[in-house]
Amino acid sequence: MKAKKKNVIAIILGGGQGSRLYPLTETRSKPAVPIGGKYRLVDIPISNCMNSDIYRMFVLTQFNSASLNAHIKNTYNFSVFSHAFVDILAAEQTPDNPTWFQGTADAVRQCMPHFLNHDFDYALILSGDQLYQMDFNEMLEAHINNEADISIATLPVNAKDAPEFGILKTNSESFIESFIEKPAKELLPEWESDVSDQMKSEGKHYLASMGIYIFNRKLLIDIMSNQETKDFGKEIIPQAVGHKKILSYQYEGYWTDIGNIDSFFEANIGLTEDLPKFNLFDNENKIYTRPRLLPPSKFQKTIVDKSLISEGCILNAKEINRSVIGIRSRIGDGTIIQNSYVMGNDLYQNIDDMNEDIVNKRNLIGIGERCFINNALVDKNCRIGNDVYINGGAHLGDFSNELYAIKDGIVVIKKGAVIPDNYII
Ligand code: ADQ
Ligand code: ADP
Repeated sequence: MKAKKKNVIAIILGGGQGSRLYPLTETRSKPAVPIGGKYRLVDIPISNCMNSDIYRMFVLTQFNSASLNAHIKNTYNFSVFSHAFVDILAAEQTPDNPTWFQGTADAVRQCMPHFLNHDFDYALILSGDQLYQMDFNEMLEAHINNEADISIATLPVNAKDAPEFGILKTNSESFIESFIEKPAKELLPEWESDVSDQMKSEGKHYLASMGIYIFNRKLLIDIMSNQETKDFGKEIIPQAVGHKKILSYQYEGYWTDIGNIDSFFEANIGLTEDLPKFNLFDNENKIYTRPRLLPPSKFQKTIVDKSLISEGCILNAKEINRSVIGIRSRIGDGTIIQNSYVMGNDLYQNIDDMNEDIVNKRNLIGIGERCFINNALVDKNCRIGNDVYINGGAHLGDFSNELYAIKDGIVVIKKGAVIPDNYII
């Protein structure tokens, strides 16, 4: 039996405080963080839903940033003749609920009245900070065919990664018999699973939860009536094991968590590989985002290698290597950008604005002349002067000031930062 499309709602967990992605989340909510030069994090789960014919989506977020609202409103405005929507639900303070979301399950609980206004049989719960392409219909079919109460998408991981995830063991019919959230390294020997030969050869002996769940409607309502449970991984799933039929839906495609600066950086730079694991160039599985009607990018003398250049850029740089260059970027003469993600700009400056900045000795929006930028994330709307030298790498310790932060050797230039001429990082 195929799941009736209209009976699924998707609940996208858009992020808690977003502290692991700081400073990208200093002024915006996590789902609004720009990725891949022209997308935002929230476009990934939304596109996966749309490519799976799931068109009723809620995005749960701790704070409701202007850029997230504008992005959703300007991108996902479906026909009035469809039942499709993307609703943003920010933590609300009400007389009954004086606090922000206390965890993933608490976020879902606080939004239950909104979900229950809709007719649905299954709730698909997704994380907002993962990069993958998955057909949720196959998971729904497995859920229905196996008469499961809950299904969890799982994937084999190695011993190094296992302590970061919920790890589980199944019976021969793929039902979950035991689950532990983020096990300590010493406990791992008890948690090995009988994975495929291919996965064994890659050293991936542990089955991890991808944080993607399907719940039957009635069970979700029952579970959410318990006010004590705040988190899916820490409480709801471990407590349901042994009482409910929880199916492990095993996935072996590309999937990565992009919840911290290091993994976010790698996911972006990974897009520049010859055959990226995450495929943006796919006729069937499109990644949707806001159509901005920008002009084509213009180059002058630039040598570009292994890079993604978004629309609307004005590039006079000397070299761009292994980098992702975001919309409306402006990069000056003689500048070298390598191993970096430059997010781009929200606006162009016109000639009058530029002349005014020049008269006032203020850097123009974009990156100036003769700069060297390596291993860096440059957030939007920065004004980087001339002869600036930014060389990220393992030699740099963690650091933060009002202009930039360093995390895992990656230099993150904060949104709108003004970096003076000759600055060295
Ligand atoms: P984590 O990713 O560590 O583990 P968590 O921090 O709870 O779990 O985040 C899950 C998702 O929910 C993320 O997208 C996060 O941004 C979002 N989120 C967190 N708190 C939120 C809140 N208060 N409101 C809205 N959204 C919120 C989980 C599971 C593990 C599993 C991994 C897979 O607990 O078992 O292995 O996901 O990545
Ligand atoms: P993106 O192209 O990254 O989706 P937007 O076009 O939504 O970004 O713009 C991002 C921010 O820039 C928004 O806060 C928006 O209000 C602001 N912005 C966009 N265009 C203008 C403009 N012409 N004047 C002032 N602010 C603008």
